[in-house]
Amino acid sequence: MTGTTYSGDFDAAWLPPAAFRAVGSRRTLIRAGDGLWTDTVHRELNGACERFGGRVVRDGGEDAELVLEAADAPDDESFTLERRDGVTTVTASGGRGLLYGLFHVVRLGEDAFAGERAREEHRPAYATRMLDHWDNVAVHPVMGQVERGYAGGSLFWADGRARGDLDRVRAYGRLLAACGINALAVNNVNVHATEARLLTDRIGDVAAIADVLRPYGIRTHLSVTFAAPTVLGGLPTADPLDEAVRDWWAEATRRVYEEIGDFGGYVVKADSEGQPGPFAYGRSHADGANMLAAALEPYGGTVHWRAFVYDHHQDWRDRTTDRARAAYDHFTPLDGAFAPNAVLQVKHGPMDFQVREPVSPLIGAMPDTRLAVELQITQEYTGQQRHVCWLGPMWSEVLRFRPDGEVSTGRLADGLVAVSNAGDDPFWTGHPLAQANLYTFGRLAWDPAADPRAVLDEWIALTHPGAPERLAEGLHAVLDGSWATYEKYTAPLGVGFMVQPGHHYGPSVDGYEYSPWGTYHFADRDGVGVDRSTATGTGYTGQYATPWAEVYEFPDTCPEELLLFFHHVPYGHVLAGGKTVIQHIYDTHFEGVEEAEEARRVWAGLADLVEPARHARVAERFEEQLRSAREWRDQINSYFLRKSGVPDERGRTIH
Ligand code: GCV
Repeated sequence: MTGTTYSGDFDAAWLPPAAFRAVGSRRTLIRAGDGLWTDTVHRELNGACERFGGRVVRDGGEDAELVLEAADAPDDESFTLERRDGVTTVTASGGRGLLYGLFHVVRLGEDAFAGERAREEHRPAYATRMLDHWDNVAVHPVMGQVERGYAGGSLFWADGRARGDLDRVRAYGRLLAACGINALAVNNVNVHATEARLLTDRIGDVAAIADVLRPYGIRTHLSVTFAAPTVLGGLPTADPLDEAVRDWWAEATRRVYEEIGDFGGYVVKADSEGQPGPFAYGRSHADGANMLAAALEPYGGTVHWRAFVYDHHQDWRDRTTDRARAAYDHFTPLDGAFAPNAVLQVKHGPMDFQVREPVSPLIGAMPDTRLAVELQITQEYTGQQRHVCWLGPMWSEVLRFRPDGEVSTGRLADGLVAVSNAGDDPFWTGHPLAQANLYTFGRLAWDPAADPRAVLDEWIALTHPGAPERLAEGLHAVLDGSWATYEKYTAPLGVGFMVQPGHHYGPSVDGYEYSPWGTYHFADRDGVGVDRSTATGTGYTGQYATPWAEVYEFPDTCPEELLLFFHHVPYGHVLAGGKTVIQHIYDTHFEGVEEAEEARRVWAGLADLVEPARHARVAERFEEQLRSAREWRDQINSYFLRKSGVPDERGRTIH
């Protein structure tokens, strides 16, 4: 049995004490001045040494096997690692780099102390590696404590108040530092009345969280309502060009920084799904964002302004409006108009975190604007942490995409943000295997070129120190293909949104078909899919640059997995492998369920290697996953059989 990782009320996840065995049994010298992050490193090592018999000193230490040294550039996150003559050395410019260097050595375990190692340089690709929590302070009547939260309550808030349980927040910060996350927004982007006050009279609650996260290199951010000057300040307007409004924000922001000196900044969802915004005053989103940027600028803060702006009161009869076009249409005319400390936060796909979407054409179309790409770790549309669905391969594809079709080097955008999947569940994420998603996000944000399977190896080794090969193989068998499996038994070929309205769990093929949300599949008796071509459709393909505009324009060149996202095709349309679309739908839905059954079988066979509570939790979730997957298979297949009248060529039962 490995991975005995419970510590008190919550799981140790990827930082169980045993993960520190290698560093904790060494003689370590820290050669760095005093500082918050150096102190964190020292504390971590002290704890590990007490457990495993090593020693850590801050000077002397001639016989050290591990040397951690830092100069005085506290904000630099990079570090180097080398091993020569029996000494492993981490060198950083400052304490933050030292912290990441320590966790890197922890990840390497005994390998960090074996043989010689040439000097390696480690530097994060994305300077901002941020989590957004969609946590409400007060329980929302529809969305609950955490909007789209599948891991219990909030880590920060309960029933209208700060939880005060900062031990758990501290443990969370530590986990996040260990996978490289360095920023966090503590409340939902849908800012309701109670949450709005976090900006003003309840800022102390935010400051308390910031104090606990700071030692782990995490800056705290806050979601604010654009209407704050009216709802909190009593002003008659929130017009971003009104002097009194601008003064109000300047003063509110000054007070925030009085409480939180290193406050990261604001996150804003404006003119989106009912949230207030600058359109009400005839102003642009650049006007809105720049007003907040101006308030934050004197203190080095940033406004993350979300680009999730679309018409959610669409008439389904109106074939000219295409929700996928919305962000590009709204924002590209504003390129170059945003302040340097305003970051446009763009969902990775043009719709809304479906299991398969193309990369948003906005990314790459605003060269004079700072962009952050937003991913969704919380599994709103990918099984809600009842289904196992490891999203590493999806994110890796997104992060390797290049708008100009070139080979993927460097970064896709300026920052990376993701909606957290963690809550007060003892396993943090509801489904214990969903921890791998949180870990993978952090690591890919640091190094988007990393092979996601190698990241999974790290997660497995850290979470289950000393695990036999059979456990690692089993976890790979369960996780590696789980996104592809989920895709197979849910909405086919990129068409998306065949979910039950509102909560978005489980199948409902026509659930959004005649709705105002702009999410359609247009299935009829002849075919299915959305014509987004420039020649005959909504023109969405024209939002891409070459080569993607041409690639997506034609069914023959469009990547198969996105076929129905871009094209309406007959059921008899033949795919590259020779199958028709309708047969592909039937086959993938049968296969998806079989793959989920196989994953459940593999998991059952790991019972002797996994803690009973963890094993039981996953096993229980597999029962629900299987029930739900069969429901998906049967509803999707029956729907398309009935629409098309085309029988399954293999004669399987379709209801
Ligand atoms: C926070 C989707 C979700 C909403 C979420 C929204 C957003 O529409 O269903 O719950 O709201 O995205 O990203 O703002």
